[in-house]
Amino acid sequence: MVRCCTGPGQCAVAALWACTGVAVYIQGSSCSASNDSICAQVGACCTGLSCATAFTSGCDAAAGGVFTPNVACTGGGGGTQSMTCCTADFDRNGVVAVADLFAFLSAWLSGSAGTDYDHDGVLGVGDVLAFVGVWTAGC
Ligand SMILES: [Ca+2]
Ligand SMILES: [Ca+2]
Repeated sequence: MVRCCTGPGQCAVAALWACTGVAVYIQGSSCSASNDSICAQVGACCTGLSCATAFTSGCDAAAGGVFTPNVACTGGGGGTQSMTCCTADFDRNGVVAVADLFAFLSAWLSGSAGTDYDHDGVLGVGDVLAFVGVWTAGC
């Protein structure tokens, strides 16, 4: 039996074979079903639009993985293609809509580092163009 983390803080003791899909496991024979301290350390590992529940150490940045702690893989096709990893869904409400454009612009105007969409380390017009690009492409 393993401690099977199905999301941030979500834990179930399960057989190893049963801990699959949007879940990761760690050795252990007990856990609390919600608010589990070990499973609280998992988050979403995004590689493109693919989302996997992972520990920080299990998200390979060299392979393009981007780890966000304490976030669950939700929406899309069972975690394999997840709205969690959809950078066009700026307000994280599960759909890509015009509201995301306004939310992005508002955050960009206020200097939020999370709006550096062209990843050059500074906020500029290029970030707006980059965001419009991913927003247009959708998820
Ligand atoms: Ca949205
Ligand atoms: Ca930038």
